[in-house]
Order: sequence, then structure tokens, then C-alpha cells
Amino acid sequence: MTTGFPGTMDFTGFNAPSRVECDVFDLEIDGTLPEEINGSWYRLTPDAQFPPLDRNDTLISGDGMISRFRFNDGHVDFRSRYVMTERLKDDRAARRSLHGRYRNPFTDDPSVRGHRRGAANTTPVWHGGRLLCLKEDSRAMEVDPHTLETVGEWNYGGRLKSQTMTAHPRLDVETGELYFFGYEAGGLATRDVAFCVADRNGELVREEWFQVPYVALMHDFLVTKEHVIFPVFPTTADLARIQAGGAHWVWEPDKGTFIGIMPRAGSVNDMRWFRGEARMSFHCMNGFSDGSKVHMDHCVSGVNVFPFIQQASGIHVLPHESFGGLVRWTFDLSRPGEEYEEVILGPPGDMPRIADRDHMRNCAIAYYERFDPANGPPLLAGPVGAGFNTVSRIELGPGKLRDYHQPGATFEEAIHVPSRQPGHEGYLVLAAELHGENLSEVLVLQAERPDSGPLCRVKLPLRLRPQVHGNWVPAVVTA
Ligand code: V55
Ligand code: FE
Repeated sequence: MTTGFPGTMDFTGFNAPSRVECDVFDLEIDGTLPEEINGSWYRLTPDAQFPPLDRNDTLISGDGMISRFRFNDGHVDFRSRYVMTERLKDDRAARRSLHGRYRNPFTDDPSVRGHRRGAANTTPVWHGGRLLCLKEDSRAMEVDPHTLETVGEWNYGGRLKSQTMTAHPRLDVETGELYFFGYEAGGLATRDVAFCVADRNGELVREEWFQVPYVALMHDFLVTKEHVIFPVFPTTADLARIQAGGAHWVWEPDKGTFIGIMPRAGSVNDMRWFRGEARMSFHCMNGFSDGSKVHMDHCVSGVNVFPFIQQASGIHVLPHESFGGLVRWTFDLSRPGEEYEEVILGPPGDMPRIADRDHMRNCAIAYYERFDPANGPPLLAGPVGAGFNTVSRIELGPGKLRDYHQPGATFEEAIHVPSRQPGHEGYLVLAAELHGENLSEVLVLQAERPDSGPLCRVKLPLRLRPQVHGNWVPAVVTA
């Protein structure tokens, strides 16, 4: 019998496990859903099947639950299914969790030693005719895009050497290539990073390995038309600590920040390293090259904001006490030295999004989520604690914000859905947690005017556990 999820922030309130695999046909909609929104929105949520062995476990260890909202001519259907990883199969066979600390196999039950422990819980990515469920500590799990049944691990037909694949690959929308990397590519707490490219058909056409200055939590990276940018921020891993049953990650600001930049047409041997003071950033928004200059737009903070990492590092800094913002770092390759410049583009926030067509360009408009104390008190949702209470559209440059918020609600990452109407900025689609009702709903906002409120609300008869990332796959338009 399943009993006793921890009473911690990671497992209570909106973070309580849902574990619901279900179908809801033709969801109730308040308002008008634009009929041009046709396609599938895939989302991944960590959703622990069993109470964790580690009572201090983090939400982001949870078994991956993939869900899909299918938008079809003004109707929306919902489906959710667990990704059947080896980890989950092992746990289900035992009817309890056999897995210990986050990314520490030495704390697992001996019966699963040597088994794959990836949870496939971070980002669903559609590429080369495959739906991949990604988690940065392991290889992709492939899932059937229609049934959401698990196909199995995807290792590029046996060609991928890296043991890991980032949850933040970067698509070049013009070439159809998927750029990605794996860190700890050669095994637990190794400095090996694999830089990889899959062509538009999903064939692995490039895999080059290099070493980073230290083992770091490399959550995201950027690709421009001419360069590839590898950020290394000082959330670090150490094999001896992990072998002793300790934390995978600690915050080590003395190590500083390293940013590696290589020419996209060159090789990892051409990597040039820039250095700066310690910062933490999970998500990059966009990068572009302009002559000798390479620009990196991302969401930065002064420390790692994950409470479980802070605890392991002996620090306690609340997110709003950690300075940060949406920033642009600029690297001038024509100049010698290791320095770079910073310009603040907007206030702190995360989950940045731009229109697909704007990637790798100097784009004008972006969207992201923020916690703004002016828009209400902190409400628990997600692994950091306080959920986002504000959806923002920002004009990059002027920094002008248009915000949406609603009392008692927190918001997950929005997807941007383009419009076919000329001059129309498209739509933002996101899940909201309604704390008063203990239910979730989906909001459809006009991307240009989030401040004018949702065009419609897609009602759910259940609470969705806070998601990590989602992606939009447009329906194929047939004549
Ligand atoms: C993140 C999420 C993860 C993870 C590492 O948001 C970093 C950052 C959902 O899992 O394993
Ligand atoms: Fe992420």
C-alpha cells in the first residue's frame, strides 16, 4: 500500500503528487477558443508514483508524467500517462520506491544497482518524427505522440555515445537541425560534455566531446547562426561526495562563472572561455551573433534558488533576496580577455519564451513568468517554493511590460502559438493553479495583450501537479 508522502513543501498543497493517468474528452471552455489553434500541447510533470526513500527528496526527482492538450477546431481533449522508465518499472514491481537521493545512485536499494534511474520528467520535444521525453541526467525516452505509450530509450539508433541529453535542445527553425549536448556525458560527475547535432530527419550527424572547467549543473545552452554558447555556473558535483551518499549538487560561488563559445561551423577545439563572477541561470531565452559580438539573453540570479541545493550548501536565500533579472550578456570575440558585458533587459523571472521564428535573431518581443509581490502573496507551487503570479510580455530594449495576473492563481510556463492572421502576434497558452478551488485551468491569452485577460479558460475537473516544460506541435494542415 502507498502511504506517507513527506509533509514537506515538495509534496504538499499544489505540490502533492497527483499520479492520475486519465482521459478527459472535450473539456469545458469558458469564453471563445480561437479555432486557428490546432495541434498538441505536450507537457512534462515530475509526479512521484511512490513516497520517496529520501524524506527530504525534491519534487524534481519525481517520475515523469506526460500530458497532452489536443486542440482541435475549438475543442480540447486531455490525456496524461506516466513515462514507463526503467526506474518506474522497478518501483512498480516492488510497489515502493527503490530510489534514494536526487541523482545519487549510491543511495538506492541494492536491487536496482546498475539499472537506469532517469525519470524523463523535464521537457517533451518533437523532432525527426519522434516525441522525446528529456531529463538532463539520462538519455531520451521516446513516447508515442498519439497514445502517449512509452516506446523506450532513444539513443539515436545506437549512435549516441553520451550517457546524457539536455532537456533544453535548440532547434534551428530554418535547417530543422536539433542542437543539443549532454553533460556528465561519460558518467556520474565527469567533466565530459558531448556536443551533438541531429539533422532534420532526426539522424545524429555530429557528436564532439570536450571538458568543462568543473562539473556543473548545465541546464541550458544557446545556439546562434554562427556560434554555440555553453554556460557553466557554479552549482557543482563531486564524485566522492556522491559516493559517500551526499548531495549531487552544491552551490560553490568561489568557482565563478565560465562561458564557452565556439564557432558553430568549427569544432569544440575552437572553444573560447570567458569568465565572470558567480551567477546562476537555468534558462536561456535567445542568442544571436552580430559581427564579432555574441549576445546571450537569459534569466539570471545571484545564487541557486532551489531550496534542496541551498540546504546542501548551507545557505538560505529567498528568491526575492537573490538579485537578478532578465539580462543580456555580450561577448566581443574581436577583443582579447575573458570579460563580458551585462545589460538588464527586464525584472527577475523565468520560463522565457519567444516566437519560434525569432530564435537566433535580435528579436523585439519576449514572454516570461515572474513573481511580483505587488500582485499577491507567495503561493506554493513548484520546486522553488513560491510559484509565478504574473505572466509578462516584454518589449526588449524599452523594457516595457504588459502583465497578466489573477488573485489566488499561480502560473506555469507558457507556450507561444503563432497565428495565421497577418500582423497577429499569436497566443500564449499556459496552465494556472487556482489555489482557492484546488483545481487547474488552461488560459489562452493574446500574446500582444496579456493584460487584457484570457480569451478563454479551459476548465479541468482536477488539479494538475505543477509542470516543468511544455512544447507545441501544430497539427499538420492538409489541403
Ligand atoms: C531543473 C529541472 C529538473 C532537473 C534539473 O528546472 C534542473 C530546472 C525537472 O528536473 O533535474
Ligand atoms: Fe528547464
